[in-house]
Amino acid sequence: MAQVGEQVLVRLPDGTVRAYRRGITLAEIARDAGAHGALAARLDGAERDLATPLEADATVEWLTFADPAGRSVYWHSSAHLLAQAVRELFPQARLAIGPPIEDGFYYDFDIGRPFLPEDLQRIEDRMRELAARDQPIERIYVPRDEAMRRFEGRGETYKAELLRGIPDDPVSFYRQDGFEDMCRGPHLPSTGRIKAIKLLSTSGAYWRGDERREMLQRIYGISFPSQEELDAYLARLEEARRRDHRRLGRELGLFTFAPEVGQGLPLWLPRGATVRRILERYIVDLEESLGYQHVRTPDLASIELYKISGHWEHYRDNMYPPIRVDSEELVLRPMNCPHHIMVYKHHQRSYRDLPVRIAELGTMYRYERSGVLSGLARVRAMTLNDAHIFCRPDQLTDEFIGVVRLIQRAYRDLGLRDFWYRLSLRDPRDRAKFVHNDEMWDHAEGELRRAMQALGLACVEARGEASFYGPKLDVQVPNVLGKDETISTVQIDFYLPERFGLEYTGEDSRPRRPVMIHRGVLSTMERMVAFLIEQYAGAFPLWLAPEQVRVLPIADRHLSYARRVQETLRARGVRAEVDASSERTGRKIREAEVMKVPYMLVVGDREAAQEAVSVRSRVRGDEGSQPLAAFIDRVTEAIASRRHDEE
Ligand code: TSB
Ligand code: ZN
Repeated sequence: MAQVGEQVLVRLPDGTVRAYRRGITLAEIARDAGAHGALAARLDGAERDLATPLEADATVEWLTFADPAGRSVYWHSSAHLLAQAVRELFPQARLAIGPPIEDGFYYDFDIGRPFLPEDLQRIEDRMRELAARDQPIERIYVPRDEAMRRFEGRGETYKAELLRGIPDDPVSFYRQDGFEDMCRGPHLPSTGRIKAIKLLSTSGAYWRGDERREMLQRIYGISFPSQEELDAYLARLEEARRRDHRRLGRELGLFTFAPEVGQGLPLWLPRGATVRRILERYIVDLEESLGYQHVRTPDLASIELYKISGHWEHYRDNMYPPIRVDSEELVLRPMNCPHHIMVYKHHQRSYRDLPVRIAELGTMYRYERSGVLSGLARVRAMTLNDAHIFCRPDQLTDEFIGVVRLIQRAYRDLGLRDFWYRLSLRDPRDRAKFVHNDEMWDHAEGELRRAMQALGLACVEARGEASFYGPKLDVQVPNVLGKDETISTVQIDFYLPERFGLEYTGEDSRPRRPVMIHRGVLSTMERMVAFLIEQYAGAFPLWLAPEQVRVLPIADRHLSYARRVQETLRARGVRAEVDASSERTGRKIREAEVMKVPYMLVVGDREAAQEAVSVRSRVRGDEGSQPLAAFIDRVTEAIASRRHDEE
């Protein structure tokens, strides 16, 4: 764009180009362009305050609360407001850092004691007062040694340390209402933009995340442009708490963790192990009916195996260090593929044998940073419903489609309806993460797109999300917080067959190279169970419920009949328990409800005499007395059909 005299030409987000006088601010342009929601802007790609004057032609994009970058600015300014309020109420507090996070913001303070709930309330009130004063937020520049003098003079040791770590001179600060904080911004134009504020929690946090350094006090908060948005967010948060699989896992006795065992290493309790076993049986049976061959291979392997596969080069950050025994170096496997490849290589394969589908409930170990561990959803020891399909190039599309159909079938049976497809491609610039061979990637990505077209499924492309060895289709499922997680994955791989020199004998008796598909349908048992707990808020569908029926004898004299009912149910494959406690019936019913047992059978004199049961369903309530045999027929039929409407 050419410059015309004292004018600058500005390309706006709608593609139009307007001329303005040189020196006009972004705020004025926003007003002129009717961009009322603008909180900050991107000027030729760089984020800037709205107060920034324009000295040259530029392309402008607005950052609003609707986009993640805009929200970051909003929450960053909210963090400053929090620091200002704390500084006013606790003048002795020393400030550390206060960034925006994915949902809201936090700020770390050194005040020598934890914040109390009443402190939080006062701070929040003060933030609201400060926001109501609607003070401008201005960027100022301070010479470096002047800034250092100020920090040291006020005992702001953390800020001084931060400053020592950056080369800037002068240093950028943001000032509002007399409060200043060293910061590169950008920020909102004024504090009044922050309309609805909630401080959510406090916790201890080590300075710089280093446990040898000072323990600081962190305050988490969230803010929105309107009270309605804040209320909706808090309601969502409450619902997420209600469904949180970590809390339900504890209350329903499904799984636990112990510091003596280690972080991210789950202990499946009997009820959780039951849910897992039902899922495992379900998927193994289904896979066998579709021509998968299940194998068992060890959780360890020689590091040489992972050097051949490329994991050691590209995936080492997620692997545990080698264990030396005798003359071998062993690693805990982070993936099962190399073992399955060795199974493929066990004997010569011919074109007629393909596709070979090798499956395993394969246990694997990944080093995940402690900060990202989350209940069962992200762990360090996990069992994947894994398979590797070895096929001829001409079979690739059909095999891929077969896997997607299997995923769809499993989701139907599990009642998962809310999911979307993500095409995870490589980022060609990231040479460390992805093996380099442009031709191979283009080919694999092309095959993947073709298969998706053949299926007629819509998908979203994501650069940089591929595996190091190839592109993949990921099935993304939103969790209770609305963030999505990968459950199923189907990956096309031309790389590992090459690395391992895989072959089959072609029709012409010449050696040919197979293609590999890596696929997980139910994901890891850990992640799937975490997900199902949240999806059903702990009330598993009948076929998955760890305890399907609980028999409640009214008095001790009905115990022997209750036991007989239990045995009859168990003999028919129904998971039944008896509440043999001396509690009153009402109490027993409530306890069964808390444990979300689908059916309660109350038995007293009449039931014992008539070989009957009084049925209470988890959702429909009292259903009256029925012959035991009729109830068993009904419940076994509902279990076998995996119906979700059995209730
Ligand atoms: C599908 N080699 C392939 C396999 O053949 C593989 O391992 N792919 S993966 O790396 O994408 O992992 C498969 C699935 O495991 C992921 O899609 C995800 O659902 C699940 N998963 C990955 N990491 C974790 C973790 N830390 N905790 C729980 N589940 C995980
Ligand atoms: Zn694999």
